[in-house]
Amino acid sequence: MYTSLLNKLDILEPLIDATGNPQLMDKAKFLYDRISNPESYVVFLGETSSGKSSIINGLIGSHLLPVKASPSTAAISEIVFKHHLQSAEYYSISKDAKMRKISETDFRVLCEAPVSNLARLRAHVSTNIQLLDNLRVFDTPGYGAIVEEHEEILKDFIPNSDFVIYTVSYKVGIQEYDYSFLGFLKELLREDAKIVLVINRCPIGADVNTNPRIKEIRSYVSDLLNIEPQVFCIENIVATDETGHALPTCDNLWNYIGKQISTEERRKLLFEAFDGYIHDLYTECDNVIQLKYKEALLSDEESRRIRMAQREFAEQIRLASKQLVEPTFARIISLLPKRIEDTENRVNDFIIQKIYEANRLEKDEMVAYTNSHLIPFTIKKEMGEVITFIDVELTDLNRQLQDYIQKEVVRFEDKVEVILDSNFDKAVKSIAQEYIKKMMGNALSEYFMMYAGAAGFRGGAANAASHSLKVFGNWIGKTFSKHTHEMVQKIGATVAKGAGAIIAVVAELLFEGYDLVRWKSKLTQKVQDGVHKWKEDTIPMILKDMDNLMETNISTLYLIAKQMEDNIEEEPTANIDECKKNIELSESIKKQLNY
Ligand SMILES: Nc1nc2c(ncn2[C@@H]2O[C@H](COP(=O)(O)OP(=O)(O)O)[C@@H](O)[C@H]2O)c(=O)[nH]1
Ligand SMILES: [Mg+2]
Repeated sequence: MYTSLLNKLDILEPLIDATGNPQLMDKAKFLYDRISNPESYVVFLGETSSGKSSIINGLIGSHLLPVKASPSTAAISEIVFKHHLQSAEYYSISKDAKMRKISETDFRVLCEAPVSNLARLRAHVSTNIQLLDNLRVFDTPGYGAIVEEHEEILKDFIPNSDFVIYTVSYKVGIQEYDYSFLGFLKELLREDAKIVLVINRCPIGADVNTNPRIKEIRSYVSDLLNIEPQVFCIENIVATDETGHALPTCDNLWNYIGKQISTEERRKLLFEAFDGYIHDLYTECDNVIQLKYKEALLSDEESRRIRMAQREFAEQIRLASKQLVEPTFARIISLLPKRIEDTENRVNDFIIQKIYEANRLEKDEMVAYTNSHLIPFTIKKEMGEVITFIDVELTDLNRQLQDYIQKEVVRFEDKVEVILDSNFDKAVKSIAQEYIKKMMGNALSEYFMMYAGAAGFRGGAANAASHSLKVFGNWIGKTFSKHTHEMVQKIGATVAKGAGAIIAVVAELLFEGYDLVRWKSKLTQKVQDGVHKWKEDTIPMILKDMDNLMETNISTLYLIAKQMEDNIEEEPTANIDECKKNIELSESIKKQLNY
């Protein structure tokens, strides 16, 4: 499909070999595989029992995924559809990213009872629909389990998916959790991703455009998402085999997905992204080769002193965690509980006032209105301030980190300048920049392997970076703000989920019975109980999120430091002639690739 890109990689191959750098070789192989098998991600979301697993089983054509797994323990499973695969293959992927081939029986057992270090399960199954070749479908547990136990769905899968299929059961309709989930789903998604609404178990012959129930679900979803999603209805078929579970078919849905993933527009997008990555790869190889040449020109004493400067650079970078990261998080963490407590009061005041303003006779309407609107709306609004506080503090920290690192880069460059004999010409003196570029290329490679495995393509970073050292600072800033952004969104999810807990408390009222005289005070009491419980549950969750983000920031700093020190381990190549030959090779490949 992308033959011209594979040709480019072939042209690049001798240069990659010449670098002798295993990381670049891995990257090239990874890229080759990705280009030969471009994949699309589809993530199924929706409340437990809305039929996600059943619908995927319907496409597989067998009862592979369990349809009654208890939602909080179930594993995430990933089904990769291959056009006319000989026989299905099963894998387990552990939390340290090791993939292991397993038997079908083990797959089924692990689906229902995952072991603790299991990250997810993967099955490669055959499809006879060619357009679905390499489609990767993720089955997920219910919303509650996602927020509590499967952070990777929020952080990695949703942001990288091409399609989200949101399933709702016709009979059950939109529930509190759907409300919370849909409320922030759009923020997590990439701009070009599509949301598809699937209404499962519809009455036979129900019309998508006229059936009132379907219209209701549809308008609810479009209100919450602010978009008109594509809607598909699946008829409620009866189970005919001994398992007692139906295998719903949904040709319309899969045809739609198949067509969408093979549009010309999407093909172009992928092509450009892959092309950008290949350009990056060339640039990284060239950096390594230029650096080797310059190192070969150094005297032993000069290279010893440069190594020392590199070590000092790495040490300074690590110090930033003690000097900047830890104090900032300590401050946020000490202020947060009080701020969330203030929120509790404001939420109560607002809702109680609304309850007292209501007409005495509107008790049932008011309970429903409190649940469907007042609680989620008020929590979101009032917590908005807390989230903004976190966001502002962290954005400030990111800026400080960026400045700090940029200063260290400049200091390192100055040191190298002093070390080098004044006989060296300017080109050779740029060796400090070469070190930084190579270090950055390595760090970016790691990110590439982590995130480009998904469909979220954004090529060209390393390539742009090689032109100016300033970009290095920008890249650091971007990396930190990406983590911050993800965490702030995750907190949004935590807060929204908490709102579901209050709703549950208020809903108890419906079963307890309440009279016309005292309903306002009873409802008020329930709201207060619910909001209090929400606060008690939410504070530790947000503090844990903060802890995680601090760890991520520190490990990013350590990654940068380590990349700088890794350069030290390599002995400079003594053979200047070979280095020169490699530079010529790089020049000629650059011409061939038109860079
Ligand atoms: N009869 C019938 N049952 C269905 C259909 N879709 C789902 N179910 C049943 O609904 C229950 C929950 O389905 P499941 O796929 O586990 O939902 P999930 O929790 O969203 O993955 C199971 O008992 C299924 O057999 C359908 O189209 N027809
Ligand atoms: Mg399921």
